[in-house]
Amino acid sequence: MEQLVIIPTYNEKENIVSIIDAVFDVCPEYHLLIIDDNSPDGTANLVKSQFARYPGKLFLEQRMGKMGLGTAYIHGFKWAIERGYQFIFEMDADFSHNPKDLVRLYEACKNGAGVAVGSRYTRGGAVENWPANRILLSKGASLYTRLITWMPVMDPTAGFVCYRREALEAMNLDGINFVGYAFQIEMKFAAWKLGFKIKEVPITFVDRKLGNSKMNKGIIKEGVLGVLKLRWQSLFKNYRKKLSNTDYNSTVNFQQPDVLLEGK
Ligand SMILES: Nc1nc2c(ncn2[C@@H]2O[C@H](COP(=O)(O)OP(=O)(O)OP(=O)(O)O)[C@@H](O)[C@H]2O)c(=O)[nH]1
Ligand SMILES: [Mg+2]
Repeated sequence: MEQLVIIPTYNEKENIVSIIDAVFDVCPEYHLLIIDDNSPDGTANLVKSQFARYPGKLFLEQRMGKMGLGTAYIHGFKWAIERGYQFIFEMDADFSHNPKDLVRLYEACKNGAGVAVGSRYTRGGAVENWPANRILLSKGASLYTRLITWMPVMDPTAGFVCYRREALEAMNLDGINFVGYAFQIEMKFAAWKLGFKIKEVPITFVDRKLGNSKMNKGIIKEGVLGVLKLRWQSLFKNYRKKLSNTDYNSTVNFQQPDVLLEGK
């Protein structure tokens, strides 16, 4: 019980069974948690239909309604921390992220990164089948984020990520504000501010073939304003989780030298 892959879903009936199979095909020893927001297309029932095939390894959390990708992941991170997983992954259900890359992300974290990012825009990374306007938007968002925050990450909106438990544990997850692309930026920003090493692993991102996109104007607006807000808040906001007396007795170890950046 070391690695947990979290996949949030909203109306992914065309993809869900095959993505579950694909993850366990490549990584039979990993565990997989699906967080479904009461998808009207019955995605959750399809997940349940697979429980018998993957006993003790496939889990489902059902929420009342569509509450956004960011809060789904926060729910999943807390679930993972409570159960003691060491390496926690974010991944989409629509095959934009190739499950074969999970192992490379894991190795990057195992070798010292606090966060491993499946990166489209680092050397060796690529995007397949996206229309030009979508690539422009995504690259523009990356450049904009780097200019405003100075965070040294080429693909800050990436949603294919592996976190070491220590990174998530150190963060005040209730203080993460955003839900869309800005959520992805904020998580990396928080990890960076807390001094964790962020390693970009090149991946090829493929546009979804089945099902519908959940991308919308609200998500873009949140990104544009959100990055400015992040920069402003970083002047006084502390992303570190406050420890209560009981937490000192738990497994939190802020002195892990291999996941801290030198000098931070
Ligand atoms: N639980 C939950 N999952 C969501 C929500 N919004 C999106 N998702 C899931 O999050 C993942 C990423 O969403 P996508 O629609 O693929 O977003 P995208 O990759 O930016 O856009 P496209 O690839 O163009 O569809 C998918 O697995 C979605 O099903 C939500 O509100 N709640
Ligand atoms: Mg997608």
